[in-house]
Amino acid sequence: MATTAAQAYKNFIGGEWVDAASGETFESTSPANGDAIGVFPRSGAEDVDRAVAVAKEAFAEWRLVPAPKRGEILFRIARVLEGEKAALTDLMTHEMGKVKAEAGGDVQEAIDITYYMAGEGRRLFGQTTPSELRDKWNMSIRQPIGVVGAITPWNFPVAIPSWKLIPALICGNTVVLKPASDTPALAQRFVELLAEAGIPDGVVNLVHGGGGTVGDRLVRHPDVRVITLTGSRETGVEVLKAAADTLTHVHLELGGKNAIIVLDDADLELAVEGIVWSAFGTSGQRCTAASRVIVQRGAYAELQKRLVERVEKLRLGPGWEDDSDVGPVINQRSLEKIHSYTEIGNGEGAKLLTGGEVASEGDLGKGFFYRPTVFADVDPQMRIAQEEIFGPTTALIPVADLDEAIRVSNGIKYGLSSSIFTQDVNAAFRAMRDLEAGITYINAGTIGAEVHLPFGGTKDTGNGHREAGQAALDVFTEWKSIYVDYSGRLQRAQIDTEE
Ligand code: UN1
Repeated sequence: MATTAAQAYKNFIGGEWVDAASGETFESTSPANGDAIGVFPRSGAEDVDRAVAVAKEAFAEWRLVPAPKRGEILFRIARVLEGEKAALTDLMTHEMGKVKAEAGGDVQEAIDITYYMAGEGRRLFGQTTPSELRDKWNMSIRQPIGVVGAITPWNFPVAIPSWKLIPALICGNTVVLKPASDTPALAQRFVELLAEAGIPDGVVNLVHGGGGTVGDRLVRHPDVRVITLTGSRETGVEVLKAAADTLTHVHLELGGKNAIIVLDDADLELAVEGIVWSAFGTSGQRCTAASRVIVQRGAYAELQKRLVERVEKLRLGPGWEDDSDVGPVINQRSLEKIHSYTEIGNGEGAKLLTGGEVASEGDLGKGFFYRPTVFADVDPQMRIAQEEIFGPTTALIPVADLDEAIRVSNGIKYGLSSSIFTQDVNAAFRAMRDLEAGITYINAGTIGAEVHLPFGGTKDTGNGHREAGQAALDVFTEWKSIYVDYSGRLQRAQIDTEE
């Protein structure tokens, strides 16, 4: 197993690997079997303050490095990540638990965004536009904002830090990263590779520790100008409130309760594949996971039968074993929460078709494994159809037609991903228009976002921002409008417009 050397588990501040000021530590263990991954600094406000001070100082220089030059460093990062893909993938199967193919995909997503944003160094387009006055030049340019605080989750332990750091860096910002305390080794490895590829000291800083201490200080620090968070709705609301006093920009990417719609005319085999992948990939621990399947009544019985057959063939096991289809969930608390939703579903009168229990036979008992769970005859208002479970549980909801399907799909507080399986082009276009979500898939499940398109959601999934794609640039830059008057005389806008 490829982990970094034990002594390397430190904070990274101003180009130096350092312990928490308090000297306190916490441990990271594998969710698959409880093996120790390493010991990490349990940092506090003092550590954050040092990292922010260093990042603020580094900003003065980094913002002046020409964006194409920043891009060249990013191209190097992408190549370094490619070289380390196998090792990062292996570490991810151990520390986070996802299966090998998906762990490789997680790293690939980081490589992809890095190449994409590296190229952005030669674009970062602004606009030029005519002036209403003679002999006057108008343009707008993007400018970096300053120190960015990135608070990242454990479910995409390399991809999500990259979605936040890489665009922030190409735009000329400096960063303090607070990674999830369930996956600190992966964050550390990612930052080590950035440093190895030539990111200057102080431009990227890493502070390990808890949300209530490190995260909270980062959000409230007056010198942090942007907070970018992927996490739960509850955390998002807390962060927004905490950032209000300093008017810090906040980019939030929160929960989902995503649905796949299956119409009577759908290719059922394909729909079943899409459901299994979207509901049980990453053990359902994706914001984009399909935790609802809305099925038109003509296809309902057949779909149930085929889905259960397919789900019961899934093999649970540690991510590093080639034949594992579904890995563990992240920790004991999560396992308990997932199981509590099975009890809630049973109590609400939904029909449990398969799963619904902790899997503990053999070595599975050493980890946090939960059997892929499918509920049928779910009412759209039940809690299992409304609340984010973040585990391998999905709910089948029967409906009469497309209108009802869209109503049910939209009848939740979140709006991240959505999907429809149908052969009817008219139905597909109506779904594209009417599903209230940041992402809609046609004849594919709810997961599988690509890095050059905006990623994020409507309603309670966020606060109107998007990451990835060109949209990410809006999070990490501010527009400056520039007016150059070369007439040599006073020209008053809105007044001297007669000529
Ligand atoms: C997330 O779960 O927060 O589309 C990100 C997908 C992945 C990203 C998911 N590319 O599922």
